[in-house]
Amino acid sequence: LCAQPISTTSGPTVPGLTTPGPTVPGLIPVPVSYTHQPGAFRVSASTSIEADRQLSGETASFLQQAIEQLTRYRLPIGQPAQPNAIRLRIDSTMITQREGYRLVAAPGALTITGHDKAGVFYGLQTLVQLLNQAGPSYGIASCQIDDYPRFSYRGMHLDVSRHLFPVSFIKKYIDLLASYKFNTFHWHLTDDQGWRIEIKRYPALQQKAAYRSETMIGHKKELPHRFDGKRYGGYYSQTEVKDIVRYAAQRHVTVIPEIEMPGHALAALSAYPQFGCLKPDGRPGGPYQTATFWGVFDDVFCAGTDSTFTFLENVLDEVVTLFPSTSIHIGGDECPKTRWKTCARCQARIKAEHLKDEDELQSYFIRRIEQHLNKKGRQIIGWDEILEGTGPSLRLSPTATVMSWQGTQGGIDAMRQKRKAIMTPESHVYFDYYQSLYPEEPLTAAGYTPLSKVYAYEPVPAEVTAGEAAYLTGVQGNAWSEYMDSPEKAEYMIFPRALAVAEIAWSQRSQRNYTDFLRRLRLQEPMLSRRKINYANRFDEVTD
Ligand code: TNX
Repeated sequence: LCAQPISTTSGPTVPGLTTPGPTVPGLIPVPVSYTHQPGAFRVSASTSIEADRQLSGETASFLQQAIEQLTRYRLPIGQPAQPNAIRLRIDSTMITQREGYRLVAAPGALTITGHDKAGVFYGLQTLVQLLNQAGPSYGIASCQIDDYPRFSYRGMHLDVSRHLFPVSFIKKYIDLLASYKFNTFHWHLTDDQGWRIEIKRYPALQQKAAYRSETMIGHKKELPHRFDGKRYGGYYSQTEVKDIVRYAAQRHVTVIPEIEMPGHALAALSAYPQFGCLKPDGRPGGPYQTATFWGVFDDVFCAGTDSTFTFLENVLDEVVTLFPSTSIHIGGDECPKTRWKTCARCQARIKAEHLKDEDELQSYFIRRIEQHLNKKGRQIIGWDEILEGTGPSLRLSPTATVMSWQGTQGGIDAMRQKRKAIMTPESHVYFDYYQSLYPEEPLTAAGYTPLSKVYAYEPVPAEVTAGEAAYLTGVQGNAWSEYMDSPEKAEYMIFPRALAVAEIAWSQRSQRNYTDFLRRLRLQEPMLSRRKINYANRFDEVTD
């Protein structure tokens, strides 16, 4: 089958594009290599799915359902040696890369061999993309595809605090992430504007922190229709959370929850004001109200009282029972030190712990929470501010992962400290920013990040050595929802830009080619439409 490649995507360019003949199909992310032969495999009513025992359950039925949705054929699973079969195999000797797979299509048989279950699953996703582009006879040109990811962490984020999204949308989002070979969903569950996860020990988080009153005067950029005087909010019950985590796991997506601290804590403080700082005159802080506009707020968790830590540790104890992820995201971003400077308890903590200043107090805060999670067998991920105030003693443990959002310096510093880093710079992968200059673009936060700019992002900074770059685990796109007040708006902002991130995260650097990406993106449109994604479809003509 490998004999005469007609086109291949390996090498610095995409030769299939510059030479006549068949080109690489419209796959996103582009695979490591694609070779084409004469002939075709056809899915018909008489096709069967044959699977290794360990794949005959969820993996095979996932494929069965995907094919049925598209073709209406319900293919039988498990009959051996049928004449026209899709075969699913695991062979970690033949396929050496984790999450890697080989797909071989030929008349009469289509075989997907994975290094592991995830590899087979990604082979299936490739097959589903091919079938979506195949036309009514469901023919797939004979070919061999060899494929594996560049990065082990391929993430997309969603902020459900600023606006809440229904469980059905979260699942649709996870489905889409899996389709494009993302393996992590970073779920931003708490912030100033709402606490969105049920914590049984603290019922006021559900009763109070999950809602905001819209009667306050808001920021002038706030979405006006939210000011209707009605309570806005809600939360995910633990049953719903477990259901989502299970749903994601079936699609090889790890859900990483984010519980924000010490900043972005107004919603929690509205329910439990005792965990805020003391006023300069020593009286309790507050009153606090769940935020009704966007920004960074001075009221944060008090770092001076042990009761704050007990509260957060109890919260995290429930969180770890719901999320099996190795890492828990504890936020750490944008924590003003205004209150800590005038709070007698915080100042006493600085003295008692021999800390230099409030930056070191933040570092103490993060480290204390980190130690608790480490005891539970978990590691932390934090925004790049978790590096602040760490000094030469590096107060964080070596297992902490830094998510670099304020540009890339945090990620570079982390790699140089031999810490894992995930690149998610605001400059390139923030999907709350404008994607075109069309005057009719709906209101967004700010910025201008067209698809071409996202696609051009290279996560390995030029200034790091190969040894340092080994600490870069991957890349993530972020969807802050201040200006995404519905699933439709979120889809519009996130797609197709997330597909550019998918390709950055999965495909080899040498294979990235924006013109070819746009060609393949056009071929993805029928699938996006079939799945009713409200994606922005003027991506290739960004003008002023
Ligand atoms: C900064 S990125 C934030 C978020 C906002 C976002 C808006 C980060 C760690 N913090 O709280 O939603 O900017 O772009």
